[in-house]
Amino acid sequence: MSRISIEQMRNLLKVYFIMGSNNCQQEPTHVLELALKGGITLFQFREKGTSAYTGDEKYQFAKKLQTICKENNVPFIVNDDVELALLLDADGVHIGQDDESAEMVRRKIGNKILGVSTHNLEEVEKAIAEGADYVGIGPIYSTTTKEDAKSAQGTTLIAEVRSKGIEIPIVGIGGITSENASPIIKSGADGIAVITDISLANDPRENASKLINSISI
Ligand code: 3NM
Repeated sequence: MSRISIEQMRNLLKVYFIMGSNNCQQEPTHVLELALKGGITLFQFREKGTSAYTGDEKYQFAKKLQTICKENNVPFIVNDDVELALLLDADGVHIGQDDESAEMVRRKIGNKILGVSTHNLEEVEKAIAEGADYVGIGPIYSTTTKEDAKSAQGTTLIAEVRSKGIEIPIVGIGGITSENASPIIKSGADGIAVITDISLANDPRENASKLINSISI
């Protein structure tokens, strides 16, 4: 299997749902099933925070969510935990700036999908040089979901990256809902990544489907 193409990556990033057990009030497997019915295009398992599962419980939980993704033909990405991604034979890994370098992770995961969170042009260029298939840019709007999130930066960096002719697939993240998603796509992103707008929705299926509609511009 070769590296994912830019076109395939762009399509997967459209509505990228990220979730761990801490992000849900309803049963997480149910939330994910509804999000998939609503049309999410990619899923990231992000099990973080004080009461997060660890060890075998984390593995079993991830496996359950991965099985649901497989049944729906939606790729399953693991946040940070490269060993878990390899153990599960996940479709990819997403890392931040504080994690192992993208170069090192690329060597470990071969041609699996590699995503990197970035917050300025230098980080975007470094991620590309080290083998990222896509970059996350955020926080676009203010968010309380990520404890150490930086302050909201709007769509400026996305526009800057595109103005330089850089073609890496981009997903915007941070405080995104169907009400505020469209400027992100207009500025040059390929998709939007959300946690709470789906994970805490009364109806995750409806919110996922509204997000899809909001980026069809
Ligand atoms: N990363 P919500 S913001 C996981 O800026 C994450 O890199 C961010 O959650 C970044 O959709 C963020 O609930 C949290 O705002 C996104």
